[in-house]
Amino acid sequence: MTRFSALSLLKMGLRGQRGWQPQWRSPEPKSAYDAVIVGGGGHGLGSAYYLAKEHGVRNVAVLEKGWIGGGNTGRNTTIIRSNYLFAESAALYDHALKLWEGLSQELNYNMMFSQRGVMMLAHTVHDAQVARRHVHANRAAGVDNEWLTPEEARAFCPPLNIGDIRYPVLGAALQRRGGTARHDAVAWGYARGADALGVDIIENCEVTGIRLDSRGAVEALDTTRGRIRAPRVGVVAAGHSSVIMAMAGVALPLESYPLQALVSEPVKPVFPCVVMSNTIHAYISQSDKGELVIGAGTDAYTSYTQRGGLHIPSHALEAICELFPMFRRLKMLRNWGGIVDVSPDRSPIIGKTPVPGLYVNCGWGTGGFKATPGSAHVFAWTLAHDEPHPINAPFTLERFRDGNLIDEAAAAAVAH
Ligand code: FAD
Ligand code: PYC
Repeated sequence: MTRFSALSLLKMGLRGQRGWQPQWRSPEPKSAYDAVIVGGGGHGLGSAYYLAKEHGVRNVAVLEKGWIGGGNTGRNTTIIRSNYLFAESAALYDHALKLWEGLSQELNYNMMFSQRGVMMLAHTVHDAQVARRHVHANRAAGVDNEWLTPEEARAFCPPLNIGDIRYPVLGAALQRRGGTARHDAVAWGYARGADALGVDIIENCEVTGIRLDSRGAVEALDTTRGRIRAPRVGVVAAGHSSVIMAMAGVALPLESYPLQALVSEPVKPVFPCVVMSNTIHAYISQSDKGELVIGAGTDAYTSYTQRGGLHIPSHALEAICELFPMFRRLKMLRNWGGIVDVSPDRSPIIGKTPVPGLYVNCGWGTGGFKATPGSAHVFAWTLAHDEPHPINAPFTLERFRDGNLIDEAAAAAVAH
């Protein structure tokens, strides 16, 4: 990697940044690869990185229909936590959290990972009972989580209004190891790392068809940049997973919904942690730029448009203003949506499919950003070994046929 002194950086800035190298190449696609990943989000780029780094599979391409990180990786509110209910999920999300803790060093790329704590509010007696059950389940599985009284919650997050309001705060579950990271850096860091190991990252390359051989195994992909042969294909396309898998005749039990978020004008550091409320579909943190990053619930209808109804973020903002009255006069700068792929048990599908050579990593719904490194790590293993890593072994497509569901609706953070 090229290193610059502070003086040379200053000179380059004043001269118009001449001499800066792109962080990854933009190669023409080859006609064949040993493995192809469809989808250049964090999960797809990370999968390619670990395939090359840990399994020595370097003749790999990542095909992205737009620009890398332009999907949900670049649209999410970056909340990271591992406080899921079931042991299978705790193992998966905590594997990811442990990888987050070393990711900046692993990739030599600043992820701006900040373990500022994620606090989930309880507003009803039932909320409080469910949250306490979560705390106990997490601690039994070796995942940190603790119950706070309303006063302790306010001490942890001073702007929080625990007074006599429409959504009274009856307590909160706090995961101190949870926090946020810079979403773009995840895509860029994995892209640079994968590229350096020989992976071809091909943007503006949409997959339009999947070709099977006479045995019914994957043979090639049709793309807007020509046909590309590969014996192993991993589909990691979030909200568009069903569309791509249908090209190979595989039906996924997913529904795709818009999920919206918004940011405020930037203000000085005032908000020390992440606060979420499942009950009122609102969550909030402050970015390093100073903007408040606020998220809402899913829209009520399935859709592939990357925007949703205005009443959804309006509802979230009403609740935010009540819980944090000091934000009432803040102006909102931007609002956007992403398409999330929701599975029936709100857990992901990571593994093999009925088509030999075709693997899928999807169904992360509203909560896959936090899982990015762990998901990519176990998916790369699955592609390399043609069998699941022990951590993703329970997250099969077949569980919807066999009934071995991992029901994480209550942990999904955004009720849907
Ligand atoms: P993506 O980043 O979407 O990557 C998939 C890529 O596939 C896209 O770039 C897309 O262009 C590409 N693609 C699609 N079709 C094709 C094709 N035919 N050919 C080639 N490429 C194709 N999760 C959390 O953990 N915490 C949060 O706080 C959080 N907040 C969220 C807030 C919002 C508003 C949204 C929308 C999501 C949120 N999520 C959150 C969910 C999280 O963003 C996703 O689960 C995660 O980013 C998915 O990553 P990915 O790499 O699988 O998908
Ligand atoms: O999964 O933690 C989460 C989340 C927060 C906002 C959207 N998803």
